[in-house]
Amino acid sequence: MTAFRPALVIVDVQEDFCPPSGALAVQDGRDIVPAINELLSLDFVLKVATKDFHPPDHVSFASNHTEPNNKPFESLITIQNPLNPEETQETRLWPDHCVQGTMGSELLPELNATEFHHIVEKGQDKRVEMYSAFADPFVNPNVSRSELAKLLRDKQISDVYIAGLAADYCVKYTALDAAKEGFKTWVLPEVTKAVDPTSLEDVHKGYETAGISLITVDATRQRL
Ligand code: VGL
Ligand code: ZN
Repeated sequence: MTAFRPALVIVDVQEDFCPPSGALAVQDGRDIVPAINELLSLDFVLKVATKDFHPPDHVSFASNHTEPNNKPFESLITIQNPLNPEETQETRLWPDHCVQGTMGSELLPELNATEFHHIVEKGQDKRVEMYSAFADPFVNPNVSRSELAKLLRDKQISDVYIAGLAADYCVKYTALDAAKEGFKTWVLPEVTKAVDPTSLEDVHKGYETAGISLITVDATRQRL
């Protein structure tokens, strides 16, 4: 039996994803902070925060595209793998958000950020979208990978607990990649908020297919 070595990954709890002034504010995004701080007080082997961290010319910004296919939240564009034009992905356009060096890219100040062992930045490559904190969605080959998988492996992590923003984008793709990387993966739905809450039923079905489990803060505390 392998040892239980849990890690906590808090995804993208940044000003631009939160009211009152975030460019891509998720409804009630700030409300998850008390639960995150409670999770941060538990005895995880490794505690990581991720940050969406884009250059101003990022491909996901509607402002970097021309009409008529440049509506934030609505337009879907097709992007090619810069390393393999045969591989394409359809991806959604957003308002400018989490631009490197701006206030919007900062973690919420009410997080107990001193508990984080590492901050992993993602989405720096202007050519590709990167919802997952592990890698961009291209596979043939990958274009951009973060250090997250190595951080988890170096600490011999067995289980990854994931919370943060947004439930239907970066939390979802980070969880799916954590499972693909071979970690037992847990998502805390009460410690997430979605861009589109009506999508969550499908998101949770996808978790079931991927062997990802949902868990409450209470149950997490009891297991730790
Ligand atoms: C995210 C949209 C665009 C997220 C990041 O953190 O969920 N969503 N970039
Ligand atoms: Zn982004």
